[in-house]
Amino acid sequence: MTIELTRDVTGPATDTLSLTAAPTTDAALLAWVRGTAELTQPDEVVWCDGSPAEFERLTDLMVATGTLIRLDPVLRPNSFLARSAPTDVARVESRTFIASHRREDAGPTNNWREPGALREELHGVFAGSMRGRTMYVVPFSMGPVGGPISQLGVQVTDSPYAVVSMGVMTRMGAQALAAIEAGAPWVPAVHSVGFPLVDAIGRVRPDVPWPCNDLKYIAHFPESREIWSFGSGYGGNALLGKKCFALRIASAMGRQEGWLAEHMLLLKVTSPEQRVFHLAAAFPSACGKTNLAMLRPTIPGWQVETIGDDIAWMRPDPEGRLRAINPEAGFFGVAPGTGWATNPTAMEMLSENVIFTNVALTDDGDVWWEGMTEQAPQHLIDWQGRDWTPDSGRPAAHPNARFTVAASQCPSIADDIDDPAGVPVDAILFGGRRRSNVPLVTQAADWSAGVFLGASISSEQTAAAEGTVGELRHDPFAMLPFAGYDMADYFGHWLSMQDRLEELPLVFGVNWFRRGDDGRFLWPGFGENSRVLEWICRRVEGTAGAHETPLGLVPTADGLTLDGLDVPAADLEELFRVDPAAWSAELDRLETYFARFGDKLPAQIGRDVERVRAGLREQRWTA
Ligand code: GTP
Ligand code: SPV
Ligand code: MN
Repeated sequence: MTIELTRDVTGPATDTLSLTAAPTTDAALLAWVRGTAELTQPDEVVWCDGSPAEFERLTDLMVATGTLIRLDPVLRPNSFLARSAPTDVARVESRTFIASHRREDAGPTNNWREPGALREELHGVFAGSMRGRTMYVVPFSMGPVGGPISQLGVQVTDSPYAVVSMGVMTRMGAQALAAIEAGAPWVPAVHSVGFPLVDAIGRVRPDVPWPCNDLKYIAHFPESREIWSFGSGYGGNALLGKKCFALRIASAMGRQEGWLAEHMLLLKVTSPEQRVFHLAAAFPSACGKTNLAMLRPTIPGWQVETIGDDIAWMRPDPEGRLRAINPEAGFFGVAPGTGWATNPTAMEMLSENVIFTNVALTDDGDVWWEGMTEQAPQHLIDWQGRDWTPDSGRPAAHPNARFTVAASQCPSIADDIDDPAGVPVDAILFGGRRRSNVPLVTQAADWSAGVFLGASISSEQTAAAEGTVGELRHDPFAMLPFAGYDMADYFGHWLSMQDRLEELPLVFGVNWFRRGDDGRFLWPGFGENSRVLEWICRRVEGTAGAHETPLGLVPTADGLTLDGLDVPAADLEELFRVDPAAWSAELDRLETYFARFGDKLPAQIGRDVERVRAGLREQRWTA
């Protein structure tokens, strides 16, 4: 498809840009939008209001340009399939940068850049990057507009896919703009797919369904609170309210201001006695947050409601309790593995109004992915648009295929998602994907042991980011790719929370992914994880027993409800087994990892390693 240009492409593009149609007179916002347009040179600037009419106009446009395929309106009403470029399917950690004046403020786990030098590089790639395209201005709020924990941002982007996704994932549009005009601070976020349709001398090239650039920059300036993202249209690279703002920029804000921005789900648990508990849980990417957040308990009388599935902002309230909100308004969830057997709540949620990306297309115009049903359809169009049959020998959906859907569609959503004050956090869970070593559940003896638990997360890599799937890597607090400042300072910040809070949440470690020698999961997971949540809530309440091990407190023999659970006794034992030799090696690995933080590592973390070592030597783990 060739794009017909109606204007004189040799003239400066900004001549044709009029900001008179802007729905605001906010001078700072207008100046920033004008400056960005002058740099990126789009054909036009469109201000987004987040309305259903706008969603319809943009999805119609993307259907016309081939970016979206409309799914069958009966089987999947108002839903779409996007297929990304095969090179643009996940977060790119190697091209994710934290700019800070001092290198040590970004720390050894981030790709550091000197702000001036990075700015100059970015200026180079963004110059003219939107030629021939529309630049959309997207005002948004992370969290209920105006709430005490909420924050505002404005993303400009040349991707209509990013616009409609931001519309689902954030509170986007007029209300956020009004809050900005009222003088609240906001984070500017510039996004370009880096595929201009007109070059510097006016030559035109055709558009493609998923424009992007092999050169990518996911750049953050925590000191000036700015985001610049170039070259990718996918997920966390492009929906800048999510990882870029709500985690990388916000974690740095939180450190300055005494709060926490975390890669955590949030859920509300109600016991049979109607006591309410709120839990937050950090697991690395594609390690079970969405699934735990939407879990349907298998034990009678317990209810679980969803507040968030990916990000939590947590702040001490005036009474000294930790209060959390989900800053997002939608879910950008992993499709593969989501099925009626594993996550029926998500399956119901996905019945209409969904943007699917990189899943397979069925012959009747619906979607499919690995794990949706036990048996694959006989014929599909795979995520790259190729014919697929069960014997094709490759997955039909990309392993990091995702759905984008409004949280309001989730049948288990809790009212609390719209409470600007957030919910009091009773317990914090840390987990990873570990085939060995890490027990099903442990409780940290105190806050500092809890911080050590979070700091020592390792997890097998998933398809959520580039890299080798399955490789074990340290991912402290599930924040390795998301901490906007030095990870050792981050540990220190977490430790400091005990001085800011009157009441500390209990901290637990969990692992749903331990396997037997034959490779099968020892724990059935999903809804059965409610048994572990029950023990956690009973610990909060003070009614469940536990016994001490070097790794923390574990349930007593009768601590976990096992009625109706189909797990052999030997597997249950294995789920809690602590192998001293393997743990000694694990601690060696941890020590080597922590050593890279040098003097900045809080002394407490070192003491905690020694505490666990000593416990293992004394063999205190035997029941
Ligand atoms: P991000 O959105 O990348 O941050 O991921 P997430 O933590 O929300 O991960 P999600 O819940 O989407 O889970 C990713 C994969 O893990 C899916 O394929 C799930 O089916 C699988 N999974 C989730 N929970 C469990 C569990 O309890 N047991 C097992 N075996 N697999 C699980
Ligand atoms: C993750 O990778 O942790 C995600 C998906 O939640 S993305 O938004 O692409 O980062
Ligand atoms: Mn995530």
